[in-house]
Amino acid sequence: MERVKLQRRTLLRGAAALGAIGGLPQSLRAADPGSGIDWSALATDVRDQMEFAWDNYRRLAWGKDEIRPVSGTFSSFPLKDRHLGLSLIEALDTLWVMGLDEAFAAGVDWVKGNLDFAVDGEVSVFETSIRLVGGLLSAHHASGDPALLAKARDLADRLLPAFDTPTGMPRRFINLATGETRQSVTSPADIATYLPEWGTLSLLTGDERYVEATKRAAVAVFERRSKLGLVATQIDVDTGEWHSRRATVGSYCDSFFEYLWDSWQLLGDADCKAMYNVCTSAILKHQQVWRDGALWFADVDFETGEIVSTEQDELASFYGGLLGQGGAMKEGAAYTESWAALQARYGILPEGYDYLAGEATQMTNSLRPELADSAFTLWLIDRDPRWRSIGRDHFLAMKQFNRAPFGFTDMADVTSNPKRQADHCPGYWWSEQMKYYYLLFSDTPRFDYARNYLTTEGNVLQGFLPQSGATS
Ligand code: DMJ
Repeated sequence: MERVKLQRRTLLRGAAALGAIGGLPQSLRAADPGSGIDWSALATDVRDQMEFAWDNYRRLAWGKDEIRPVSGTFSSFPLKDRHLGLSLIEALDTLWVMGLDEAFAAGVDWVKGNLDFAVDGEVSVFETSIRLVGGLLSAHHASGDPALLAKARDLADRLLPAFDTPTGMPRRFINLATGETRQSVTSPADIATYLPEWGTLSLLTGDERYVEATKRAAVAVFERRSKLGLVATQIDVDTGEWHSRRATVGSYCDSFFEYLWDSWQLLGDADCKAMYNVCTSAILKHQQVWRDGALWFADVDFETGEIVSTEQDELASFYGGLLGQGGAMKEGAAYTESWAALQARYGILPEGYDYLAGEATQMTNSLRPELADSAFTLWLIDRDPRWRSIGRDHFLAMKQFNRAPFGFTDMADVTSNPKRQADHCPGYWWSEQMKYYYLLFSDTPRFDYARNYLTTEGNVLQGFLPQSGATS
């Protein structure tokens, strides 16, 4: 593995060179951080875009899961052909923090009057928990409304039987009405992205089953790490046997690492902090690659450390923020700059990029928030205006390329000229990047910038200041 020391200035020069190749026009690239950008005006623009999307969702897809912003139709997720108001629930705490109080109230009314989880249909336990349990809990945090907590608890109760396996690691799918589970081969992210939400549920209800089941699952993954301290992407929760040898910081493992740190940050769980430290040391030792002045994380064999892929998931761009939170600020900043340079090159990050070939490997983008997530997280740590600028570039590119007649859409090809839109707005868009942008630019009095916690889905479980009145 090649490891080269990198100065911050070198990184910035590299980013500028990549930016010159294509992607964002000069007018959309962040100005010099000190150049007098009106951040408050940018925050107002973010809120305007949110209102535009919300009004269209309300008119064309009210209570449906996800709007198709090009055609004005809709699609369902996480159930097939049945809707649970996914986007509405994911939007709630973002609406609240933006001061869109009437929209928030309308959403809460819909939840109280219409949301029923007693549906004979199968869902992903992981996706349902991070999006819906988390969304309801953050809306409860914003409003204090006990009905929202009751809904979150009802849903968690329906997901809980998935953890009833020989290892304590959950099966991947469950039927919300019957509790029937399916698919024992699943990933660390599917198994162990629960503790902050479910620990919160235990704290709020006094019922320890939530924290116990989800901590046991996280520990079960950790205990099966290799001698190098790495975990792989697929494991059988019935037997505890690995079904893959590939260690990655991207898809399938990403939020496993994130929730080890988060469980320490939110719940003060020292075991989780210790597990995070072991995993992170192993990743930094065996997966860290410096190439042409940029930091990447290779996929490696989890037992030998041999590089098996140089392709990077866009999803992994969250990892710079996590590294910074865990104390590895130098690496976290460098990794975020690597992705920011790609953003400057392509305008929008492609879903896959091979750092060795220097080429995009998947041309789509699923309207992803991860780079904005890292920018916001790093800015919370050191307030370096550079992170705000990366968030600004992300937002302006979204406005330029992803805006559609009825909202914001994912992309079919970010490398074509012009870029080609698809026709789908994922639920996380409402919960993640719109909130990251707004918090990054607004300095709103509704949010405690010193003490807060956002989940992997951007749901705020700590840090809302409900008494503080109007937003900026
Ligand atoms: C979100 O649903 C969550 O952040 C998850 O952990 C992985 N990434 C998606 C959005 O890309």
